[in-house]
Amino acid sequence: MYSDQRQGSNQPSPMKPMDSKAEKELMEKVAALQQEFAAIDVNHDAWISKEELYNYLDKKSGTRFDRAIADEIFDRMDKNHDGQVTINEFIKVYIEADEMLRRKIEAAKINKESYKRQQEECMRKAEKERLTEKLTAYGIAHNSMVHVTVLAGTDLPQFNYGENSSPYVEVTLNDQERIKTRIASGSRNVEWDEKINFDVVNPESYLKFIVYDSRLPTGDSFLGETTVRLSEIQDQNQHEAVLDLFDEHGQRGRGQLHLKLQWIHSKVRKGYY
Ligand SMILES: [Ca+2]
Ligand SMILES: [Ca+2]
Repeated sequence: MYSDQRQGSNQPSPMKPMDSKAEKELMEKVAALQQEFAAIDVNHDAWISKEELYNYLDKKSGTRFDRAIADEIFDRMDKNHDGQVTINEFIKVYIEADEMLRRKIEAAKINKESYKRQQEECMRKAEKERLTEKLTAYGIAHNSMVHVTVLAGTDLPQFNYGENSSPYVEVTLNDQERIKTRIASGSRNVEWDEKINFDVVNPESYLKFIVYDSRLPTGDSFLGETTVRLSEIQDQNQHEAVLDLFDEHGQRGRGQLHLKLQWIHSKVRKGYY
């Protein structure tokens, strides 16, 4: 439709629409500025004096306009500092201000664009990780791992009266994999501060902590135990816990175990439910 019209016309090819639009806007702005200049230049000598600017700003603001700010405006307009503002100076300062504003808007747009690009890049990466993260049959990441720090034991039972105990903790995953801490030495309160990791395939897994005393000549003696289900720490945050230790009959009173626990089961999700 548009090209047909152009073919049928004998007019010279028009200027690019953007140029003509920008030029038109500029002409309109200059005309508006000329009008404004005339409104300030009340004695019509083609110069704006400081007094004329004061009067104009007072009238516009409806109060006595701040003279310091008015002087600043005047100095900015009076490019050659001869104490008068010509129409050219007046237009120039507005165009400069306009240009500065335009540049500021452009810079803000560029910042916004680059921020948007960064965000898109992050989302692409996250999406790629989500798509490529290999999951177990139970829907958690293949490289899922639980990090345990066995910190300390407090109020542990003491069966070999008069002697220090030599407790250690046996940590098992699902009663299968078994890792022991070093043997600590102390009485009722001991520190291990030992890190242990297990690969986890099934989110229904559980960790069992059994504390033994290795000092007794009759063999290692059971002091107490406690269990943690991984579903309790599925939020992937690090948990610091003080857990009661239980005897063979599930009764409390065997002291406490201090632990740090963190189960990472997905790089791209928080919680798996
Ligand atoms: Ca004047
Ligand atoms: Ca001047």
